[in-house]
Amino acid sequence: MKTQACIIGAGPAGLLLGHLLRAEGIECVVLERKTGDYVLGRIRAGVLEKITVDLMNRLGLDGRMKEEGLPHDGFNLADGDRLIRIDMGDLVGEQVMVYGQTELTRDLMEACDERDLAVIYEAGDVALHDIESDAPYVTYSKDGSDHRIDADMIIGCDGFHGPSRKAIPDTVGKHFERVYPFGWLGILADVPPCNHELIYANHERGFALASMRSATRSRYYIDVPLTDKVENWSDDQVWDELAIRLGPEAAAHITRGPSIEKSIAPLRSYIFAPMRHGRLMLCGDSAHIVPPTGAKGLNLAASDVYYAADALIAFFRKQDNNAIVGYSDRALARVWKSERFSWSLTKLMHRFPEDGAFERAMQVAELDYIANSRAAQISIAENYVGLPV
Ligand code: FAS
Ligand code: PHB
Repeated sequence: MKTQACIIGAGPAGLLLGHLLRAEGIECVVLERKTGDYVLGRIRAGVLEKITVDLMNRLGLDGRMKEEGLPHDGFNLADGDRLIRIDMGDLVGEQVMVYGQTELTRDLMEACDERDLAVIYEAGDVALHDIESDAPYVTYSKDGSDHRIDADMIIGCDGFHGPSRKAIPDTVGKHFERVYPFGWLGILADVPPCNHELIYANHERGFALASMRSATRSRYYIDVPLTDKVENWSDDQVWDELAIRLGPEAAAHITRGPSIEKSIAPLRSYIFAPMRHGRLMLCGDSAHIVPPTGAKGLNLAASDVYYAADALIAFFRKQDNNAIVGYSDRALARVWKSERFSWSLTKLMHRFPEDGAFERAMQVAELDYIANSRAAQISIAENYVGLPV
């Protein structure tokens, strides 16, 4: 098979990019190793920045999001009993949209047929070849046969564990990483949220986050040691811990119920540069990972896709190779700033095992500064809603 763009990975990055290219009449094929149901079964992000909402609007695929999504003007930082509200609407005139990654991916997935975006699911053994030439190709296996796709460009949207980043020679790529000494145990339950806005809490027992998917479906997190296992936590134990860490006001409004999903995700900050080598471009988690504290992971994938689509449309429509060459620097400029914000909010809202009284005093001082400084709140607000693309 020959195509213009071969996209590896049918998560949000791969599907968003595929639709944007097809909308411009650019031929593309998406290769996904799992089934569509498996992809939808992964419970991940919940907060969308403007760039992500705007891309769904540009594609005309934001109908359900407009109906079911929850626009939020603010979120809260809890330090003990004190709740510090970051009023994004007032501070920077922007909102975020609370709409699950699962639902966004579903909207993109369900539009593939009508928009002639070819996605090959259960594509095994995907391998990239000749990315430094102007005739790269991808091989994969499916239903017992081996296949080859010749493409002008390959775009790796295959997440942290995919093959694309690893196709770039070690002599070219640089890795930057911090692994955190804790993970987040997340619980999803069909109960009303305890608050109409998100609450991030830094309690002496640890971090907690109260989030949601709708007025009837809640998403909560607590941080746990890396050695912990989800089977060590009954639903009741999670609800008890959340009630303590979120503080008495929130606890009084927590509705308990059976978990429909419960899992532990490790936390890391990771960047791979460059995000392009030869005819291979990387988007999303294939190139970078952020701790979910800043709600940036999915949204960085969206801004990467925005830049990548720009470059690919210029390349295929105007034979302009400069945009392809400039992609990595343009994407990384926003990635680094979002990595900084995610790292900074993680440092502020979590208790690190190696921290002592001084580090805790710095957290208290920083939260007190934020509580009393509009300038500090504006800085947090403009990062949380998403820096300009
Ligand atoms: P994805 O990982 O979503 O998609 C990559 C796709 O490539 C997958 O479908 C995978 O099956 C496929 N793939 C992998 N290897 C392949 C191969 N060899 N061949 C073909 N296909 C292959 N972000 C937030 O903003 N908030 C959160 O709360 C949050 N929670 C998270 C929890 C967890 C457990 C994880 C892992 C991530 C979380 N994230 C969160 C980040 C997450 O939302 C990602 O940023 C987002 O999924 C990025 O999208 P993609 O880059 O498309 O990568
Ligand atoms: C979520 O709802 O899953 C969520 C929200 C905000 C975050 C992380 C996760 O920072």
